[in-house]
Amino acid sequence: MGSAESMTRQVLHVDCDCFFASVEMRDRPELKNLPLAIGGAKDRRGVISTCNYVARKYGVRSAMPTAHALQLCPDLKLMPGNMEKYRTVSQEVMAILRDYGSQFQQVSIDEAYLELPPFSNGELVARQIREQVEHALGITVSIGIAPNKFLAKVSSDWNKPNGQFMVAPWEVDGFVAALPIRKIPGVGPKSAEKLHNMGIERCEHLREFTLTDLLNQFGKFGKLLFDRSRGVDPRALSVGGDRKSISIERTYPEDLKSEAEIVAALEGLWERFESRVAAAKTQPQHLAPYVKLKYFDFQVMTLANHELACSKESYATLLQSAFAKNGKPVRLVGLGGRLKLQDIDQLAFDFHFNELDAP
Ligand code: TTP
Ligand code: MG
Repeated sequence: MGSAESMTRQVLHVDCDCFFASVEMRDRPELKNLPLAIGGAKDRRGVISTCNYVARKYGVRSAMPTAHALQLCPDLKLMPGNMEKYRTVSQEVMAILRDYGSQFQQVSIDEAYLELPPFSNGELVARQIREQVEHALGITVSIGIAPNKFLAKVSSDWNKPNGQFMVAPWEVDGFVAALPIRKIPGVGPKSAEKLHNMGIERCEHLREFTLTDLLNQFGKFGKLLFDRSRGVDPRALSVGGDRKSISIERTYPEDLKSEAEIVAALEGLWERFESRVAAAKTQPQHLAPYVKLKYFDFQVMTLANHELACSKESYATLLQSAFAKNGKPVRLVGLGGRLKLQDIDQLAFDFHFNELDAP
């Protein structure tokens, strides 16, 4: 039994439909009814990044070698892709989604979780989001609505493309029981094979094993299997916080009283910030800049701008605007960068993107 709180959670998982292909079909509607794939050329041993739903009927899939895709579908229209355009559309999608949740977590270029405030009508919110995204951006998304992240993620796939699916709290048990184990995020081909060899096909079979059994067989992963097979996923949305951002700050011996003094302070901070970013093995383009000012009276103000690059010039602009908001003497200045993408899923995506970006 979950606590009252966990029973009333409403989590949305929003995932764009054949994202890169959707953007291209929007910009060239004549492609809509043709089998379309974004990916590297056959003669350069390219792979498919994604394809539209027409191409999927032929069996074309993401990560498939282009040569194989062309065997399955000789008429496949292949496009090289334009990452910059997709990143821009992604930011536009996320800007719309952010406003709908009490919490928001982007997990890859085309998907995000939203936590709704208690007593929201999740199905209605999902419908509104889908309409707004389609109307404003000309692409469609699919949405899962459920009491936790795991179930929301599974559900967003249920009525794809351009659909939504809700698992109500009282439906969780039956829904999960029938779920094939491959649907549990984290269960890849290897663990699936091992589970199948143990006679486990669906979550209901997993439930016959004790936690100790599963821990013995799968180590820590066993706990995840135990939980998910019962529809349990306690993970909160990761919405920034210290681990998801990089920052430095400095308190000055004397309060800074003018814009010029604040901008001069940036000179002293910037190098430290840059080396902190490098030490975190991340790149400025993965960070959205924010600044923090603490005033003589210990009041704190932060200012962020997701549109800006993480450059010294951006911080100067942000510091100037922050200072201009009330002009009080400042005792501390901080620079921060919030990681734009927060899940390990991103590693896999980056791999394919790099391939796509290559000349
Ligand atoms: P996905 O959401 O996995 O796929 P999709 O949006 O194309 O299709 P679906 O309707 O099933 O959600 O990935 C989002 C984008 O990430 C996708 O459009 C292209 C890119 N991508 C790759 O470049 N390589 C890959 O292997 C995958 C899976 C995705
Ligand atoms: Mg998608």
